[in-house]
Amino acid sequence: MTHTLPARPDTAAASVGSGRREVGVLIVGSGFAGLGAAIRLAQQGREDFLVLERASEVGGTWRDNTYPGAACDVPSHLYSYSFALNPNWSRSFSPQGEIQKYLRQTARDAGVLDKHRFDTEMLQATWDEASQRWLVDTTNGNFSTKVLVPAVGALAEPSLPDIPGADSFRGHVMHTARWDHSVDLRGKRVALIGTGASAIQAGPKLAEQVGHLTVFQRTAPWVMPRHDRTYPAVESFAYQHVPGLQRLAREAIYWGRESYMLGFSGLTPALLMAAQQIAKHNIDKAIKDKALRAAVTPDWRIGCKRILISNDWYPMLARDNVSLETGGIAEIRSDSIVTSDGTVHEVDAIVFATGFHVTDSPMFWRMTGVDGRSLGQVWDTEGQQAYKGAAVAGFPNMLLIVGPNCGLGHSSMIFMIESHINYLLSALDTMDDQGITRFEIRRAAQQRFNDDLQQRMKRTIWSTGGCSSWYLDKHGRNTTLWPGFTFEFRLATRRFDVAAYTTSRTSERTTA
Ligand code: N01
Repeated sequence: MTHTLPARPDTAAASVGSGRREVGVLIVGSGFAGLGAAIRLAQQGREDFLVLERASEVGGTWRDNTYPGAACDVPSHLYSYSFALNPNWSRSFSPQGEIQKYLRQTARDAGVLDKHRFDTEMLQATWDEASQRWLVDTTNGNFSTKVLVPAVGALAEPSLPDIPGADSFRGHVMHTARWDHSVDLRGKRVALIGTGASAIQAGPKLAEQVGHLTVFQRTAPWVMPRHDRTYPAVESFAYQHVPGLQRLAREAIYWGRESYMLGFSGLTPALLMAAQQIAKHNIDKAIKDKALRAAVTPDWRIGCKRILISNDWYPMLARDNVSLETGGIAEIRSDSIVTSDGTVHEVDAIVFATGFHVTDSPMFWRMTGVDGRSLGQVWDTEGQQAYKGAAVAGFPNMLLIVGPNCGLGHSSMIFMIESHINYLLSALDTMDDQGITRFEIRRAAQQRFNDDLQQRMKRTIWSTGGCSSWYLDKHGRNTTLWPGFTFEFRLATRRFDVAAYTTSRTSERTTA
């Protein structure tokens, strides 16, 4: 594995020691979010910022997820920065390597790599009221910053299920997000645990090389056809040379995707019913065995969990060297997985495609706010919430990029990320213009925002579709997804609404 999962450190306050490097804006993480923020700051002529990145290069989840078959399921013309379009995508849904190359190149072109501190993991960030700054301790030096921008991503910390006996397994164990390319799985008996977006990409590639693949499915997903294609040379040429063509293609994809929201939001349920018929046909077309067909047909409504896209998942399940287990895993032994009906499945390797710590990232426990509690503690007890997904009461001068309720089930996260970057830039301009040294979201504003959001959430397919998913936290609230159209989010974040915040200004007291 590339990174070990961080332990939850004590939240004891960091001390204001000498030797702290002072910086205006400290961004944590250099995935699409942190890197995008760095580029936009640089474009605005701001120089007083740094990006902390625990790995050795940019890329975030696209750097870390190198499992076979890893690719994007949002078309790349939309799944890229609006300020760095790439006319050279090789196909409509880009593979991981191409996206990672794009990120590397974009960082290089923007000249922001020397603003990065690589191999530098944030250990603790503590708000210091006296200096009105964040004190940030890392594995590679300590910092003090006026504004803290956690851009740590929801898909950063792999989640391994707590299965009895897992530690006793003697074969190879891998998580899709930490692929070990030195392990040769050819001819081996391999278990694939999980049937989410990562599993359905990795599974078909694994089935081509392993001796036998046993898929352990807890919940059957809905899988739609993947309308993927390589771009012919003439089309790529046109994107490179016809002014505005790529932007037009991007707009078309954007509005096509946005229309899905009519179904997800509950406004037009017929749209999802039609989609479910297509997904059902996808099963019937590939799987002739009635029992297998029944086993892979979900008993919840499409859209409730993320809709997956693949043309080879069902054909893979119909292969002779693949079997599907739906009995539930009771135990892992040194050389096998035992299902709850007592069947012992002997395997040489286990691939966990079991997702991420989305609502309980260990990073949240490393940020300590005004009352000495960490963000993890606050969210653990009160539920994860923020104002516009960015600001949290009790955590002054901190703006998250795509924090709670910013995820999407239908479109490109890069659009949400860029909306939050606009909000951050506007906040920094407002601080400069008005001499603001400290801002903190008013608790009432945060509450009102989240009450409205949760009210809206009630009508969505994620609440009514009859499934349980990682979209919901342990309190059963959907704290991950944005319940509306993405243009509504763009509008809500286009300007820093300073009136929603308490502020301190140079030589002034805090406004109530
Ligand atoms: O993870 P997941 P993922 N025993 O959490 C199962 C993004 N992504 O890595 O459904 C057995 O979706 C779990 O079962 P259940 C995308 O946002 C994007 O696949 O909870 N099974 C589920 O099947 C996506 O949503 C791209 O019952 C267990 C699976 O593991 C997000 O990443 C590509 C289990 C986890 O699915 C996460 O996707 C890939 C247990 N104890 C991923 N515990 C793009 O193309 C969990 N599971 C942009």
